[in-house]
Amino acid sequence: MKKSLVWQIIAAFILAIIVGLIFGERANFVQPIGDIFLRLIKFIIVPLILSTIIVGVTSAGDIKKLSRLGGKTISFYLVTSFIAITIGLTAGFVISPGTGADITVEDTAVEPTETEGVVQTLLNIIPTNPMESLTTGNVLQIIFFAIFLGIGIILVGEKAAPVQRFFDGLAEIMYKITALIMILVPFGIFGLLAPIVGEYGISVLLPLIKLIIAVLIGCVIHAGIIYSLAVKSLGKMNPVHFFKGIFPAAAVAFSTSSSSGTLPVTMKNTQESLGVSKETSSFVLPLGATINMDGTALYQGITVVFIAQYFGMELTFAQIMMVVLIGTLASIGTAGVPGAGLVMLTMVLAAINLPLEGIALIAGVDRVLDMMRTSVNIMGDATASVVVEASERKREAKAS
Ligand code: DAS
Repeated sequence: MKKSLVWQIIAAFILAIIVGLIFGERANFVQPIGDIFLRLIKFIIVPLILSTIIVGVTSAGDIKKLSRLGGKTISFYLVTSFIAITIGLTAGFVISPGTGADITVEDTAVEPTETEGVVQTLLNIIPTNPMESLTTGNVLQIIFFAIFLGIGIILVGEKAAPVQRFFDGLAEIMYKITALIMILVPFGIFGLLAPIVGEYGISVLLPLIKLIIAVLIGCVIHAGIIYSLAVKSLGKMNPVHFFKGIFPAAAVAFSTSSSSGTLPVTMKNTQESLGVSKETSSFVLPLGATINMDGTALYQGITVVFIAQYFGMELTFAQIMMVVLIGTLASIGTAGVPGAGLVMLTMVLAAINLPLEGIALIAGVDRVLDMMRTSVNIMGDATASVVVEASERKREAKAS
C-alpha cells in the first residue's frame, strides 16, 4: 500500500478532530463529503459481493476444495468470535464499568428494538426471492445466493462457462471501480469523522468513559494479541506488516462503522498489501463482513456485564455461558451496518433476562463504540483471509 495513503489518512483524522473540536455540532457542514464517499462504496457493494463470491466459489474448482475453504473459514470465525466474547466478559468483570456509573437516561432514549431471535435470524439467510435480495441489498441472502450460484456453475461445468466468464469480468470491473473510489478515502474519512467528533463532546462521553475505555482495551487486546498470534503462527506473516497493510480498511471501518461498506477497501488491502489471492479473499471477506464480527462479540460481552452491574444484578455461571453462546450467534446475525450490534444486543439481554432498558443506557455513545468494534470486525476478516491463504498454499506445496 502506498505510504502516501497512510499519511493522507492520518492527516484526515487529525483535520477531522480539529474541525470537530472547533465547530462542535456545526461541523456537520462537512457531512456531505462523507456522505458522497459512503454512497459511492455502498453503490458497489451488491455487484462486488455477488461477482467476487461467485468467482471465489468457482475458482475453488471443485466442491471438495470449496468445502475445505468453507470449513477453515467458518471454523476460524467461530473460534475468534468465542475468544472475543470471552475477552469482552473478562474486561467487563475486571474494569467494572457499570459499578457506580452515574448516568441519567433521557426519556427520549432509544426504545429497545425487538429482534426476531436466533432461529429466525439464521432462517432469514435463505432468500425466497434472490432478485429481491439483490434490489434490497440483503447481504446475507446475496452471499447465500452467490455461493449456490457458484456451486451450480461448478456442477454444470462447460455449459455454464459463459456465466462464469461474465462474473469474472464483473468482478474485475468492480475491483477497478474500487481502486478509483480508494482515491477518495482520506476525504471520506474527514467528512464522516469531523461531525462525529463535533457531536460527541466530552460532556456526552464522560458519564460512560469507563465503558468506552473498557471496549477500547478489549479491542486492542483482541486485535493486538489474538490477530498478531494468528497471522504470525498460522499466516506466517509479520504482524507489523499485517497491521500496516490493513490500516486503510481499518480507518474506513472506524469512520463508516460499516463492515459491508468497508468491504471494497478490505478486499483491496488484503489483495494488494497482504498478498492474499483473489480466489481466497473473494470468498473469505464477503462472508466475514457479514457473519464474522469479533469486535461486536467483544462489545456484547462487555456491555452485558456493564448493564448487569448498573442494575445491581449478579450474573450466574449459566447466564454467562448463555451470553457466550447467544452473543456468538448474535454477532453472526449482526449486519455489517452502523448500529447493528446495538440492535442484536437486545437478543442477548432478552436471553438472560437482563432489563432491555440497558440499551438506552449506552445508546447515546454507541456510535463511538461502533467505530472501535467495526475496525476490529474487518481486521478479523483480514486475519482469516491471511490464515486461510497460508493454509491453502501449504497444502498445495505439499501436494506438488
Ligand atoms: N457496525 C457493525 C459493522 O459494520 C458492527 C456493529 O454494529 O456491531 O460491523
